[in-house]
Amino acid sequence: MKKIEHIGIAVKNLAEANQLYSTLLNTKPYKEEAVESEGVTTSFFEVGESKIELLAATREDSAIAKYIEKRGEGIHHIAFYVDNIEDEIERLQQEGFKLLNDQPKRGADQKKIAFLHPKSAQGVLVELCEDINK
Ligand code: CMX
Repeated sequence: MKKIEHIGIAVKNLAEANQLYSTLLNTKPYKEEAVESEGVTTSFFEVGESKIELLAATREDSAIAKYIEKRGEGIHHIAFYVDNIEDEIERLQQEGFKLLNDQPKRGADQKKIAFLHPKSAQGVLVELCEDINK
């Protein structure tokens, strides 16, 4: 794993959260992007080498809507950057981690992504990500 690529934060209202985080971090989001397959709309802020990703649900059945309903707004996942996501998925499966997808899928911000189930990572939803174009 190379670095913490981003921390994902589940929010109810993206516009309000953008304002708050713009003030908190003293910088504007560098992009907003909807990921239809995940039922989310996102915004990204740079913080040094890492990022903050704000996520708001666009559908009631999205992971973010369920998360907020059950646990409220807050830190939803931590994403690690990896050089080769296919190799890392295989390595972690062999180590006994439960992968939520065993093939990378397309995420926001030009990334291939995969998730580990929070039950296999001590209650933390872990994302692996790799740039699609590198
Ligand atoms: N962090 C920690 N624990 C979490 C969690 C999270 N983000 N989301 C759910 N859980 C916990 C639940 O609280 C529950 O715990 P208990 O059994 O102790 O109550 C357990 O995991 C199972 O949860 P569930 O409600 O039965 O299952 P869900 O239908 O909510 O699914 C999960 C949970 C993680 C499998 C699902 O959210 C998922 O597949 N996530 C991966 C995809 C995703 O999160 N996409 C959105 C982000 C996309 C992006 O970054 O672009």
